[in-house]
Amino acid sequence: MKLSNLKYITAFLILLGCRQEPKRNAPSQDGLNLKPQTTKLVVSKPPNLEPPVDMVWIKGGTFYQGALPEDSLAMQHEKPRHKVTVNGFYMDMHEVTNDQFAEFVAATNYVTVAERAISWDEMKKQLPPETPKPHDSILQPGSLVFKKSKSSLPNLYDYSQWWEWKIGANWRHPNGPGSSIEGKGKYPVVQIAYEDALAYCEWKGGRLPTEAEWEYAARAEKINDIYSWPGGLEQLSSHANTWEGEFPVENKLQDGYERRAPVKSYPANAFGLYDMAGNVWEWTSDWYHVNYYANVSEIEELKNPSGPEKAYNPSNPYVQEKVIKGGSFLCSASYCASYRISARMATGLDSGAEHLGFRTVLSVDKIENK
Ligand SMILES: [Ca+2]
Ligand SMILES: [Ca+2]
Repeated sequence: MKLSNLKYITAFLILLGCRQEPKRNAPSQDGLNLKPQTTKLVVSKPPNLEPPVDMVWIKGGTFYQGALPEDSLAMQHEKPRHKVTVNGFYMDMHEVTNDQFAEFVAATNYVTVAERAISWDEMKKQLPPETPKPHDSILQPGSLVFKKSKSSLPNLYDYSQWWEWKIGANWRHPNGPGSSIEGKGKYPVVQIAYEDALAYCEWKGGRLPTEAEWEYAARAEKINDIYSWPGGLEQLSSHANTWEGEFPVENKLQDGYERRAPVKSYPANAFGLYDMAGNVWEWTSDWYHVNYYANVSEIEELKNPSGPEKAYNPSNPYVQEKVIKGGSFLCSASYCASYRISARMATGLDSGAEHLGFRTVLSVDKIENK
């Protein structure tokens, strides 16, 4: 298979990371889950309930989800801000680590999506109809690995310039064959597809956060802030693992890490959560719908929203996408700046990558029902 064809597959099948602004269609109610919720808000942790290990209580409350009007870097799909209330819940204080995921795999013999044989019949459903079948030598288990550029890239909209499909890349070998997680037990697990994250949640007894829960937790009552740490952009290097310098050419490493950092390497936010900005992107359970914010903004207050009922992204019509949050070690001021609280991206369900992980949450009723 020619390299250009491989790039084509990569670009269309596994669309992720910092990407261009999605096209925005006229607002539509189609696929939006706008059912009103009337149950009482859960604010405080029930008494006598011990926090699960490595989790913190996020008290319930009301906030404004979405970009601040003065955030010049905000994309259209982060707007407008809208009023949202969420119940209190427990949340992992850090991204799920290699050690934690290894414990799950040892207990269940779970095989991740990136480790499984590729089905062309399934793959072609997510590609434009005219896409030719790649040679079998390419259709092998693997995933996406970041590739630094030797020179400046004039067009940063073509993300296949810094993503490489690597056969053999998976959570045990995050950067492909030859790479290893040995000695990196406290690093966030990556190369995790959506169903891999769900399988871990089911084993653990939790679930993925909704997008609203994730953003509420990241914001930690900083109602009018663009960033989740104090001091704004000047303090970025001491509070988050991101890309410093010209992306994807030069990384100044002011935060100390070229790629992933061990969890809890930077200060927690006011709720006690680590790496809610940067390190690795995190899956949420919401479908990505390009018009979602525009539509729900007409509602006075959303209560425990779980996102639209189905995905919709005209820029990527063949792939079912979920929302990911928080940005990663690849987010730079010179590009997408997705370490902002309101930043959001869409990622296909079966797309693992070396900058994408997750954390779990737990509703109180789930604990009480155990
Ligand atoms: Ca870094
Ligand atoms: Ca993160």
